[in-house]
Amino acid sequence: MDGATVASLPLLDRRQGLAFLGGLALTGCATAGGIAPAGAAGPVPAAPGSLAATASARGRRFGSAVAWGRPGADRGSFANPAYAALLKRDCTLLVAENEMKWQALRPAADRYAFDRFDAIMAWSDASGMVMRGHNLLWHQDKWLPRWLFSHSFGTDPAAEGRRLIVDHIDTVCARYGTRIPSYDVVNEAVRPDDGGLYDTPLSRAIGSAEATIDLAFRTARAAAPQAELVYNDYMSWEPGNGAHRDGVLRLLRGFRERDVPVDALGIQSHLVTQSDAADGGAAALTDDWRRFVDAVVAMDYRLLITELDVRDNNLPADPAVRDRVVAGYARAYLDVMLAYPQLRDVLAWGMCDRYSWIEGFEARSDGAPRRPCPYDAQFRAKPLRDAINASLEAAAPLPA
Ligand code: 9MR
Repeated sequence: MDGATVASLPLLDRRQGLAFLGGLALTGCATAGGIAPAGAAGPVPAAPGSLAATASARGRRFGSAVAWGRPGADRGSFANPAYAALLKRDCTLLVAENEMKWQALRPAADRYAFDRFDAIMAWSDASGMVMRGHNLLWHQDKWLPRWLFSHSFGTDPAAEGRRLIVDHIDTVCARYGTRIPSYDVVNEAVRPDDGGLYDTPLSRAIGSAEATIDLAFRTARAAAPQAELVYNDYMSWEPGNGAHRDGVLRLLRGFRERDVPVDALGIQSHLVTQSDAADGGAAALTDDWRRFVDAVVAMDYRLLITELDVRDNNLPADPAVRDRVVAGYARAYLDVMLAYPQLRDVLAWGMCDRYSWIEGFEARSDGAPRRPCPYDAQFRAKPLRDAINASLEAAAPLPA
């Protein structure tokens, strides 16, 4: 890690500064159940000049994913001072990248392992940040713990399936109480190829994917009545996502018909540039995308951008070109999204290229390292950060 870069980060006294008044807006978070308190240490105002301060001046919030790590380990963790400095510099909202998932919390059917998430939560509280919960049920075989596939569901599999879900959600929500004012209750339940719902060992036991997903939301509303309940998915505005978007709309419509308590759609926003035009090809995507988002808000859902990052596809290796186009593409996207008064929160899926999941998921064929985040691998701000800031600055203020 580059000590000079860290040293160059502004020293921020996060309890002072011009953003203080704007930051007071963070004291509470309007949810279905009213006003939810922020971190136990009390909310800290957005640092002057930060993305969070720009957001806060418009009644919005900015944050990022954070991981667990051993102290000083070279990870996108709160325990890595270089990464923690980026979080403190720009964020008032956090989400654990992996540590609240069943794979992390549930080593066995009858055991929970909270230590890593607890450590993230404690840091978030001590830093005065607001934590989002991700997630209470990732409704896909691939992302559930292996023990579930050999679990004995007994003579009444539906009851055992329901018991496992209710126990999980009750346990997590009771542990964190009002410290978590917003949950991705169900993550990625819709199959992108045909828009149908996945099945998992839990939904096979219960007998219906729909009933399983509904149960998760109903349980979460009872267990965390103050919390905003979010359905989170990655249907995006790029071509090829039509069936996925239609499936998500069907699911959201069904929630309303069945009176399932869902407050918002989490639009992950793992974006992919389309061309080397200044806007990355965004203009051609806008109309279809607006139709989708219009349909979501017409059903009275709020919106969140939960996992923003940008894959620099269809671009030459030159980092300057890629950074410029990525910034133009993100700016166009955020301008469309921030025009919706239903959108308050924007979270990046990591602040720093060095720790992004993208490299492992889809490396560039030319071998050039990916540059998906607001800061580069040496912790230097990139044009993407400026683009996010400019878009937040241009956004209409939300009523308090
Ligand atoms: O970034 C996360 C990566 O480290 C994990 O290996 C992976 C599986 O748990 O999940 C990644 O985060 C995903 C998020 O939880 C849901 N939306 C897509 C994200 C990127 O894959």
